[in-house]
Amino acid sequence: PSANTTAQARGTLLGAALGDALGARFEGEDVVGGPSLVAHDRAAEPLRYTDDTAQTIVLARHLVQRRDRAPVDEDALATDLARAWQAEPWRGYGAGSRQVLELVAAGVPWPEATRACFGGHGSYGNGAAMRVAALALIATSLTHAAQLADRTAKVTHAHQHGREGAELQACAVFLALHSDPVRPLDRDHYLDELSRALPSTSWHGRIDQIRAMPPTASPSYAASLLGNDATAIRSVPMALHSFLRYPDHPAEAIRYAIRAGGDTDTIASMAGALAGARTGIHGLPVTWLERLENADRIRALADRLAPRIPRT
Ligand code: 8NA
Ligand code: MG
Ligand code: MG
Ligand code: MG
Repeated sequence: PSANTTAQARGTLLGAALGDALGARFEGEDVVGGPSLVAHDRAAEPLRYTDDTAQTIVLARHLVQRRDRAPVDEDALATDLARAWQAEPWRGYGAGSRQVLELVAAGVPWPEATRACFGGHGSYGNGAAMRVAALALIATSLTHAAQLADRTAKVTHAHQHGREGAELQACAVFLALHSDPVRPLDRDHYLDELSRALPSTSWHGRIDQIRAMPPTASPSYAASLLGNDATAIRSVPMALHSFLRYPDHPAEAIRYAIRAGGDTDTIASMAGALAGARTGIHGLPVTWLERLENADRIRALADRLAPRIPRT
């Protein structure tokens, strides 16, 4: 791998982990004030990540372990996720994911377990979208990124919106990764490509809302339009907007996402993956990386996946 692909793989996974770990302390708060964020930003204590990163690691490791075989094995992935939950149930899993993984751990096949969730509708939470970053590293096209995302999403999220949120985030990371870092990101072209990648109309309205957002929109104003909760349709768009606001400054994209409140760890994690994919690890603050829990393990996984980033 070139120095650049290694830097970008690291930026993708560590950007996701940093957003999660920085946002975790504010999860569920309506408004996150600048001063409390600044204090947290500059503190010296370790940055501990949550379920978002725990599951991102599971997916990255799954891809590494499968090497030359088909990259995603749904049954094995469901088991891997269930084991990670069993090993660290205190990471802060969503209620639906917890229920599914508990059933899978007890031997229930995932197609049945996922349908048992939310009165048979399946989850439309953002839990499948928040963990997809590594898929963008090995995807060979936008369509491939969406396919891989759907295959990994459905083992916990049966609802169409939960799955499509994962597709959108994986496609968005893929495009960020393959964007030309020397030129300013073409926001309209980026959103056009995403619209084309997502056949379902329920997401097109969201993408149009991102496009129409005034360049100076405050985080709370953006959240009032795009949402900031733990559902996929009301969080992936906010993460995308945060990235498009600061495509070349992962720390600013992460701070903006956190200041929007609500599902701060998850939205900041998705924004961090997007911006980190574009800038590479050099865009991430060293002071944050030094505080991040298990940063070495995450970096090592990125280094295993970097050679698989296709040349475009
Ligand atoms: P999930 O499946 O529980 O979905 C997240 C939430 O979305 C649910 O708890 C429901 O409120 C809502 N939801 C999803 N599907 C439906 C449905 N069919 N009908 C009605 N409501 C629905 O779990 P997940 O893994 O998708 O969620 C990921 C989130 O959980 C992330 O934010 C992650 O950080 C973690 N988490 C979230 C919170 C929070 O909600 N503030 C707190 C701790 C942890
Ligand atoms: Mg979390
Ligand atoms: Mg589909
Ligand atoms: Mg969350």
